[in-house]
Amino acid sequence: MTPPFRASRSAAPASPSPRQAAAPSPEARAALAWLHGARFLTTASRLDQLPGDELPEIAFVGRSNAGKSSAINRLTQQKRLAFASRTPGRTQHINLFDLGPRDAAEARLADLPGYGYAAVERAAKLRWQEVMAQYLELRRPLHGVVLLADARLGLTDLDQRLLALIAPRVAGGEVRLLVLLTKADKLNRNDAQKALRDAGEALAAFGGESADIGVTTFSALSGQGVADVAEALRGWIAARPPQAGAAGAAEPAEPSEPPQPPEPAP
Ligand SMILES: Nc1nc2c(ncn2[C@@H]2O[C@H](COP(=O)(O)OP(=O)(O)OP(=O)(O)O)[C@@H](O)[C@H]2O)c(=O)[nH]1
Ligand SMILES: [Mg+2]
Repeated sequence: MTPPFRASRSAAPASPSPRQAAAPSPEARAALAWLHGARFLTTASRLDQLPGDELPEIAFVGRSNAGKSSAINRLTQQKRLAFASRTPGRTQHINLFDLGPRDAAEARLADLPGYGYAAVERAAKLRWQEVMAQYLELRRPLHGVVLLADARLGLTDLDQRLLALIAPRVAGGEVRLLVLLTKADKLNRNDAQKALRDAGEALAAFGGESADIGVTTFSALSGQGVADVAEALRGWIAARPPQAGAAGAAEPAEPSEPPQPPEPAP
């Protein structure tokens, strides 16, 4: 089933607060139950520390403080699964969480470090940008990207640079993209609508025949968008064709050129 905010191939924005008052559909309830079963798998500071199987990964990316860890906690209904903090730059590794039956995980969530936080030491920042760029450009199991942006700021230059990194994989349909305009509890209805419109326009450039791009407002605080996002993520995984053997090397090939990740904010 297609959630109401699905931007399909044109990245047209949906109206804010879909289904706020309504009870979640059976599909959304099933998707939420699936996410509630998330459990920590591992943490990695380099790509070669990530699992070598082919389970599809859904990566949460965005500026530091955008609300990635809070979104994961809300979606999985676990207060401290992903650490959330008032201190920007808190998440400093790729943290992976398994989804699906305990004895047969079927997908993973990946909480990635945020970018754009000026106070992180420069060398660490550069190293992280490179790890993140390699992950997004080369990690084979990467199945979908959830890009979080503060709804009051919209898609910033740094977000646009990240989008440019994944654009080829999104355009080819290999990686799905869902943009969450977060902290929507801080916006009134008009401002939320404008934020959706602006983001939809910015995303239109990344469309293409095979692209699966969506955008919606979201609040980890109020729960706005949670059921729809759960359904979208579940849909990404459920729609996968059966895999021929889950095992296999997932090591990324060496990049032919150094990737160009988002730069540190001034
Ligand atoms: N009002 C409001 N605040 C939120 C929401 N989501 C997150 N926050 C707050 O924003 C701050 C940052 O949230 P995190 O989830 O730690 O952000 P992050 O993107 O994981 O940050 P890094 O790990 O530094 O990249 C915390 O103080 C959260 O409580 C939301 O939906 N509404
Ligand atoms: Mg975090």
